[in-house]
Amino acid sequence: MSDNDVVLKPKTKPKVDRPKLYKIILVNDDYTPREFVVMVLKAVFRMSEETCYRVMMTAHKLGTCVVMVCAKDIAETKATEAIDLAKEAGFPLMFTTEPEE
Ligand code: TYC
Repeated sequence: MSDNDVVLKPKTKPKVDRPKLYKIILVNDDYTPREFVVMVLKAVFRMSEETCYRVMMTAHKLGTCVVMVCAKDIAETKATEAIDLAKEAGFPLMFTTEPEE
């Protein structure tokens, strides 16, 4: 490249931004039985018994646990599905969703 060459810098950001990912968070409570939490995690998130137990115990001990990270619509659908299963059974089990940093 000679001294007279012009280097053009792109002025705009690339147009395709990656869609934001969302965390699905399991929230501890004092009333939902541990076995029920594990059953809901297995049914909705299709994880192994061992993983579900570990996630449940993490929320039980620390207050919350991230269950999975995924697209916003999937996060909201799964959280609603899990909350509805708990409501039907009369338990206050709660899941929340929030954007990943
Ligand atoms: N803390 C509940 C109990 O002792 C069990 C539990 C764990 C509930 C995790 C909710 O997200 C939860 N029965």
